[in-house]
Amino acid sequence: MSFRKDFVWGAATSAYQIEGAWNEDGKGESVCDMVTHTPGIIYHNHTGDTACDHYHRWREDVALMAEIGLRAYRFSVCWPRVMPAGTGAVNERGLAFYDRLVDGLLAAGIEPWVTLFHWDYPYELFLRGGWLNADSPRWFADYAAVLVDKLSDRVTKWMTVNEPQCYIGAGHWHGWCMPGLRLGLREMLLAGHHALMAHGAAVQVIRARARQTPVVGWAQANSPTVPASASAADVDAAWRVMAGMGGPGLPVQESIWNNTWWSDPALLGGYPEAGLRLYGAAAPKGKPADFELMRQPLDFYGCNIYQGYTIRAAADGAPEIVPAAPGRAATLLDWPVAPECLYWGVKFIAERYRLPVVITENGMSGHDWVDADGAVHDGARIDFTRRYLRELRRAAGDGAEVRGYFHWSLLDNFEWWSGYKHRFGLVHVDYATQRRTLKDSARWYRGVIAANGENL
Ligand code: IFM
Repeated sequence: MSFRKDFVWGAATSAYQIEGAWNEDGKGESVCDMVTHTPGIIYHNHTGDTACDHYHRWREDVALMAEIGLRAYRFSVCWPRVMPAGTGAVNERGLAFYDRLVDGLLAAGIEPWVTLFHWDYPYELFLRGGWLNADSPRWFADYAAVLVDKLSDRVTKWMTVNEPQCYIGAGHWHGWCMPGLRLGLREMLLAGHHALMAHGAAVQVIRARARQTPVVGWAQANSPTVPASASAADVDAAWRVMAGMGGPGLPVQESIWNNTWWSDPALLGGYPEAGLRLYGAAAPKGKPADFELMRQPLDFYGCNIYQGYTIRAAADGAPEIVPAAPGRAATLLDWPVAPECLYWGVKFIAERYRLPVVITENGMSGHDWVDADGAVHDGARIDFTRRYLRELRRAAGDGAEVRGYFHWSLLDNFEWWSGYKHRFGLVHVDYATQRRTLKDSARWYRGVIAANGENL
C-alpha cells in the first residue's frame, strides 16, 4: 500500500486564526471581530486582532513551510479584507496581500490551495441578515469573482466554503461558532440553504472566470464512525450512522454533525430523506432552481476529519454507540484519538459521492511548550499523525481515490471559543514575541513528505 506518486502533502490554516492586522490597510470588520470584541464569549477574552501576525510575517512563514518541505499550503481569504462591506468596493491593499502571498508560495515551490470562506463573514452583510438573506449567494459569488479574477492566473486549486456544520449549525443554532447565534432550527436551516446555494454560485463563477482550468472542491467537517468489529453487522451499523442524521440516541442538536444534509444537495441533488424526516416542517422549502444552483460538479471532496466514535450492532441490528472506555486516548479538546476514522470516513465519502478525496484538515490539539533545550517535543502529535496517515493509506489501498493530506495546522493559532489555549500547529508560536519554533512533528513530517509516506 502506497500513496500515489503525485500525492499532495500540505498544511492548512485560516485567515482569522493567523493573520491578525484586524483593522489595517482598509480591512472591514468581520463577525469574528464582532464576537471576539464582546467580553465574556471567548476563553480569556482572546481575540484574533494580532493572532500569529501572519499578515506581516508571511515571508517567514513561507520559509518555514519550505523548511518542512510542504508541497502545498491551504489558506483562506478574509472576505472583508478584500471587500470591506462584503459587496461593492474592492480594497486593493487587502487583495494585494493575497497576491503577494501567492507569488511567495509559488517562488518557494509550494502550491496555493485557496479557501474562499472560513467563517470571517463581513460584519456589514451580517447586519443585513447574513446567510439568512436570500441575496447572500449572490454576494458570495461577487466576492468569488474578485478573487478568481485576481488570482486564477496562478491559482488552480479552489475550495468554496469550510465546514457548514460549524458556521451554520454551531454558528447559527448552538451559538458557539462564528457568528455565535442561537436561532431556531428553521432559521438555521434556511441560512444553511443559502450557504449551499452560495457554494454552487461560487463554483459557477470559478469555472466561468478562471484563467486556468480550475480544480474545485470544498471542505466539510465529516463525522466518521468506526465499527466495533469487522463483523458485517457492526460494519453495516456504523455505515448507517454515517449515512444518517447523527448518532443513535443523541439529541437533535447533535444532528448538525451529520455527513449528508450538507453534502447531498450539492452532490446528489436534494436533502437526504432521513434529514427531511428529522427536521420536518423546519426544513427549507427550496425551489427546484435552488437545488440546480447547489448541484455543481466538483473535482474533489475535501474532508476535515479529526475524530470518530465506535458503533456496534445491538441484538436487533440497530446501531448503538459503544461507550468510551475510562481513560481512553483523547486530545486536549477531549476529542477521542480514533485513527480508523480516517479509513472509514474516507471510504464512506468516496463511495457515496464518487469523488476523489483530499484530507483538507486533520491534526490534534495539545499542550506543547518550548522545552529547556529549546525544542518542542510533541511526540503525541507524531504518533497521532502516523497512525491516522496509516489508516488513510489503507483507504487508498482499498479503492478510495485519495489525492492529498493537509495537516491542521501549520501554526499554533486562535482556536475560536478556546482562544489560544489549544495548540494545533506543526510550528510553535510564542504569541508574546511571535517567535516561531519548528516542533519535532514538523521535522518528522518533513521526513514523511520526502519519503511519500513510505516510512510511516
Ligand atoms: O481550528 C479549526 C478550524 O478552523 C476548522 N476545523 C477544525 C479546526 C480545529 O478545531
